[in-house]
Amino acid sequence: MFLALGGLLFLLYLGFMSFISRIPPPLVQPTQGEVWPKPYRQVFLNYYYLVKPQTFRFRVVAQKCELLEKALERYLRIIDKTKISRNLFIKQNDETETKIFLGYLDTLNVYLKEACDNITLPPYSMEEQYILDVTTNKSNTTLSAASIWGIIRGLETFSQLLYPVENEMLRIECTEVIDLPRFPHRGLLVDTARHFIPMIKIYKILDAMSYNKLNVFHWHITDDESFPYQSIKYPELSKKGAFSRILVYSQENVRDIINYAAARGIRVLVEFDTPGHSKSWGKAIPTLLTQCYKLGKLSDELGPIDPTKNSTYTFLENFFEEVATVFPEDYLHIGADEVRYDCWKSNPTIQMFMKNNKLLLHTHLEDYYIQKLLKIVHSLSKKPIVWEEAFVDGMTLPTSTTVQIWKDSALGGWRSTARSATAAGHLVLISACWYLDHLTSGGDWGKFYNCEPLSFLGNQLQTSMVLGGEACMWTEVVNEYNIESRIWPRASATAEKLWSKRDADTYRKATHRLEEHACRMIKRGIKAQPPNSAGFCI
Ligand code: CP6
Repeated sequence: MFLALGGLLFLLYLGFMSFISRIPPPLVQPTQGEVWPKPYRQVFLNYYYLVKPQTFRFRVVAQKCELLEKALERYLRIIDKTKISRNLFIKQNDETETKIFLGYLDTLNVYLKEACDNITLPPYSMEEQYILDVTTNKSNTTLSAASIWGIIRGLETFSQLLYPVENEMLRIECTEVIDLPRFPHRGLLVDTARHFIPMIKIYKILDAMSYNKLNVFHWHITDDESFPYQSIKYPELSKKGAFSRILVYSQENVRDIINYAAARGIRVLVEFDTPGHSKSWGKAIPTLLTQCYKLGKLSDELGPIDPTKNSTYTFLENFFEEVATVFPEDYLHIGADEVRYDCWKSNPTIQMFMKNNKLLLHTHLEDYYIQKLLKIVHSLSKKPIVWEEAFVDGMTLPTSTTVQIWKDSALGGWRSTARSATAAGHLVLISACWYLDHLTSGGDWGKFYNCEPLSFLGNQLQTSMVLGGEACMWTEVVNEYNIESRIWPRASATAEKLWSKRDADTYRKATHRLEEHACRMIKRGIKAQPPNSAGFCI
């Protein structure tokens, strides 16, 4: 009896110790030819093919268009990069080989059902499901999808199934994949205002996003520190507000990014953050910002946008009218986070305005601003997204506004905000558990992976209002030299939480797949950091 109890306690102790220290295996063995993020359904068959990258080709059997041609070209190049050209000997373990060799696969049929000639940009409701059938009947090996976006996702999966073996050859297991995303909005925020991120790095980030089936590039393009967007109507904004004349995104650059992203099934969601986080706007247009007072005297400091002036709204109307045409995306992110009230409080003209308009609290003043801005956004036929403060701080937010949740500190954490925002009728985006600038020692992707976006208290209607989420790459401590390794492969953990079904895999099992995925990204030219504490790539 005592012995049994002692034994039980000992087992509990062991379990507890391995939980708190989470001792990793000394070397994480990578998987071979497994897919990240995990598909909705995948069945492996007991057969395999070899593929010679030099002679492999796609056969378009139904609709074709430029988007498709471009995608096929990209994936032929990626497949070619997958082979091992270095002189490394990989031993195929013949004794444990139980699968049957079916010969060489030289063609994948690509069956796109819907015409795509007139499609240039992925819409909010892009259809991403696909079926990939690598059958034992070679000539029936087919990728099929209704839409071009599904084909693009399926090509990514196909390329991941191919893994290198000897003699610059690839191997693929016969398998059936049925796949579709769990959430429609799977984003990555990149802040290009704290540090300027050059075009080539943004292209790299978009490449890697497509390797992870992420579909929204949230471009936090301006902030207090700089204004790198080169406006047509207000060129002085970047002339004075950018770090330098060359550290800007021209109209051509913006178009290139939108098209590059579109070719990979990625929407470009721009954020112009106001009324806070907008000091850089004041370099060109100082009258746009609030003049702060110190000890009752006018200081030379400028604060948030001045919500009391008519000229503010004339400017915003003109500026956002341009933004709405430059960025074709349905959604527009207007920020509204972290508005500091001290400057508003210090300014007597603002105090007077509040009194005259019966605005009792500074949140009411912010509310006044947000209402006017939302009206502008609606008049431009855009759907607004705001950071959670615009909801949490008691503004009268119309339910047509999507709320992005980023704080985990408030009482009850992000889950309580998700619960109340969805109860109030808002669509929401979750970002609170996916801060890429917050580092913890070692392979900390597990923290990202253990965040379940629907783990808040809410009924079915409420959970259906979660559009998805975003991993956030704020760049206060990141520049063009470390951004890639800071994002990848940690954002891959977020990508899988947003694409794959709930509890699609455990942390422990996903470890091996992520090890392979990180190596795969590295081979494709992405400077991913190691996901786990020991490992190697071939
Ligand atoms: N910049 C802007 C930031 C942050 C936000 N907005 C931010 C603040 C604190 C944390 C993470 C991000 N750097 N414009 C808030 C959305 Cl912990």
